[in-house]
Amino acid sequence: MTQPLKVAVVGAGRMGSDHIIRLRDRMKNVRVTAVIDIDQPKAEAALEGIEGARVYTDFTEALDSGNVDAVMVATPGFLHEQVLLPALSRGFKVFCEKPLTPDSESAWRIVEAEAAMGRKLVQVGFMRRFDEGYRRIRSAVQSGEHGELLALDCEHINPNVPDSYTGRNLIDDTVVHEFDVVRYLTGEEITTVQVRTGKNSSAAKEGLVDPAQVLADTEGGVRVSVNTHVTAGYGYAVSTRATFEKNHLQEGVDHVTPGFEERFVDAYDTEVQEWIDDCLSGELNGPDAWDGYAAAACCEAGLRAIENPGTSVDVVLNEKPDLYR
Ligand code: ISE
Repeated sequence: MTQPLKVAVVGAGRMGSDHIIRLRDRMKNVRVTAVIDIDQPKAEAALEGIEGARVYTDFTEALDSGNVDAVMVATPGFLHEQVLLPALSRGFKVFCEKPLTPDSESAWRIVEAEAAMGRKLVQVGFMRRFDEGYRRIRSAVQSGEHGELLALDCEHINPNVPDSYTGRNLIDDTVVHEFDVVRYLTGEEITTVQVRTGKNSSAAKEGLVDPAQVLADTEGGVRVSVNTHVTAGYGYAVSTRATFEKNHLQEGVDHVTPGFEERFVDAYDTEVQEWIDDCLSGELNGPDAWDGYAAAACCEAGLRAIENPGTSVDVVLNEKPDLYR
């Protein structure tokens, strides 16, 4: 019988506690053995119902406990690097919630650290790659059954955003998913990003462009548009329309839920179970550190574009290391 994978979860906030429940109740061949959070009572509450698991406030102490096989990172993005680098240098496999890190310079440091280890250790939490609808569109792109893919038109609606959400988070926390979906569906890098703004909602706090339209192009010439509205009040709605030469496919149209947890519950479950299975079999197959880096580079272009509405900004990427080819 397979020994369960012993997982340390770093961060017991909204995503961390959601993942702990998922690991506890729905995932196979896994056991949560440690939760790390500077807020000890929060970490203890998240561990309710899990026998034998320990709370740590010091991350490296958990890693060196001998009771951890793999790490799940669910802290805010700006704290990811300080967890990822020590985990990688010790050879741990890591599931890291998106974004990999908040900017391409720090994301590149993760790519370099992983490449130096000579094997893939990081999976980034781009859960939409595990959603059935997105997988259906990707396989149609790959089979060519409807002709060439010409355009992707995406909609990203949130009921509201947390108080901590700043203007840049529209790009690096919200649109980052769309950048990844475009890269996943097309199998191509994004080359340029542009942001169009207009009348702003009275519900948007100062510094937040809402709604916005983000335009992008891929290396193969696929035209992309993303409409965002993150203070919509009525619910969570994420959809994509793929225009092919001879047909179109739609995913998520009119699917409105209270939040992202409900909308993508199956995708999160599949994503985490596949990561567990891959950790146990030894080889990770999900979105990797290069995907996290490339998405961060798109965000950087997006952030420059949002400051210069209507201007097309190039996405700048370093050369891809052999590990990711
Ligand atoms: C949030 O962090 C997510 O990842 C959601 O999927 C996204 O819709 C939302 O805009 C983000 O703030």
